[in-house]
Amino acid sequence: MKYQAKDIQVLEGLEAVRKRPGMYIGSTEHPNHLVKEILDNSIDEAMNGFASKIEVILEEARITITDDGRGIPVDQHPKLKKPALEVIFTTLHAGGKFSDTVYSSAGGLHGVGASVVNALSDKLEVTVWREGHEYNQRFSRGLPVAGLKKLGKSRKTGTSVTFSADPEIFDSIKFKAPMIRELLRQKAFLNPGLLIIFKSEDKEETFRFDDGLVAYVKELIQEPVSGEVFFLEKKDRLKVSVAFAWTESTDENILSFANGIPTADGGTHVDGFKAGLLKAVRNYLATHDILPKGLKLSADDIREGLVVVLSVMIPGNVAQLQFQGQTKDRLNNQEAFTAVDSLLKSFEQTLNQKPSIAQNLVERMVLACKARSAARAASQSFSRKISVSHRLNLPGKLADCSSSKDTELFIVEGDSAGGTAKQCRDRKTQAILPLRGKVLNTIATAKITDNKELSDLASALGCGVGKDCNPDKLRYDKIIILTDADADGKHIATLLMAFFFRWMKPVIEAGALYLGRPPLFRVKVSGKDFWVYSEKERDSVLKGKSGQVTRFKGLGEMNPSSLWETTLNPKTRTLLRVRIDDEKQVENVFEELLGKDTSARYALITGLADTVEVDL
Ligand code: 0RA
Repeated sequence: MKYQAKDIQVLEGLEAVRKRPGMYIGSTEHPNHLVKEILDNSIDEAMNGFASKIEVILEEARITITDDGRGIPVDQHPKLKKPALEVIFTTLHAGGKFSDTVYSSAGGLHGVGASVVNALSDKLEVTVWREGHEYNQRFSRGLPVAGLKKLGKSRKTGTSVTFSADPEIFDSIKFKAPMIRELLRQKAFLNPGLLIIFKSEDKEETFRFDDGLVAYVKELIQEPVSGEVFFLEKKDRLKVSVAFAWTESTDENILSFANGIPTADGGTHVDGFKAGLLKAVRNYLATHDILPKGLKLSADDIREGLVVVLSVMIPGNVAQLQFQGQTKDRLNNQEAFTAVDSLLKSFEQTLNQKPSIAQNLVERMVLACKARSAARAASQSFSRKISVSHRLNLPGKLADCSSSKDTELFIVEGDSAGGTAKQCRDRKTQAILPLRGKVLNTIATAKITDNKELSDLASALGCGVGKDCNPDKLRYDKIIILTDADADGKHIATLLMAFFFRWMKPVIEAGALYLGRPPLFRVKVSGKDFWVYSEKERDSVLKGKSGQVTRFKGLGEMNPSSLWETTLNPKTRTLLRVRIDDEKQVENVFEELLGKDTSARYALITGLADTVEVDL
């Protein structure tokens, strides 16, 4: 396909974007979303085989994204009499003709999204290498500062976009490095072989996973059953790739993507996977007649402990993807069901070819089945406990513990850290409830009576709220708030403490509320690793010696075994017990927390943290 400037479709102007930025990029708190838009264009070049390397250089409030793709076209647009590059960056919804042979991701094909980023950037500069030359154009707030310049000769091809967000639009114009790092890592997993370089604060990291989704699954789990990660792939009209493995955990974890866009609520592709897997396993079981007499495996038994990364690519413009559900996080394209379902047929052969692994998997499923019927037969209080967690509309997905003695509930900031915690916890005594920042932000201010999520959180705890709060009824012995060690994390922890102070004060008075303490650094001195929880501790470990210090930006960065060792394992972790020191003072702090002044809020966090005592 030869691409020409006349193919660019012109729809509307950019004032609308500046007037209502939220409609185009969601939140205007920070400019991370802008990175996604530009990055997606480079990823599209890679996904379609035109680029093999993407480099992202992050300075605090400025970012550069460079790819070695074909370069954005620079020829004149016949109607608009402007270079295609300028049209792409100044016209909303400018994009190439939709084709049935290419895949496009969230930002959309051929520079859709580039104009939105430009409109919301204080400064944006594009450099293109194409057709033997280097070209450059600069913009501000959606408008060109100068025309397209043809610079010197160059043999390479590619595109580089540098921009800084407009402080008139965003609360903060700083990019969040850990979020961008995670995004780049995920993109690298989803695009096997693609080299992504991330430079931030004198640190350089490279992400490249030739094994793609298999590497992703291995990253998510500690030890697969039989050490086996399965991989299936097929490319017809749709391209389907899936890697999966069973673990000893009882949780099921399915990560799914459609054209590189995360589909948090699954959808047709995930349903197709489940249906196909079930058929393959049931056929295998029937052919070999290996189940103990009278035992019938349910879908839940078969999938217990299953970890899956599933990616489907649907060709054509991104508009061909159908999303459903309140948050539009569920894929609805019917052809995705059929494509994934039929791919899974071949899994029966895989099992036939690997009889000893198949044997282990079947044993794993039989065990799950037996445990399930044992649980059904167990005491009333136990089954009541199970049903409570399943019936409720919790703000996050509760992974409950199996015991009812010496139990702990970890309220964990974010799905990613929550996922890691679920992998490494002691399932008998430790329950995990991941909460998203968004929910947490409303927690302190919302009225519990008209907020379903909060009242359900209260019911999950089992102790009642307000006047009815009775800590004797708590379903867990300890409630542990686990947030990142940074300012954001402290902020969220403070909001949660305020929530308990307001609605469940007796729980704090009974000494049941704790703060988990993730490490701040890992220090390597003469070959030995130390986890370190404060700057002071770091300095004392290093004293007079040289060592290598790694700072943990967030819980999500830790692998399961480190998280267990440092933060969850009761034998090695440190907890801080939350205690009300001066009732009046806390009351005031709480009042101010609800106020509008964010800087005052942050200042108070340290104040509240002082009302905490160390429990060893
Ligand atoms: C429009 C048309 C073509 C490529 C691109 C845009 C393009 C956009 C971006 C944004 C970042 N990197 C990019 N790389 C390419 C097709 C050009 C052709 O057919 O040669």
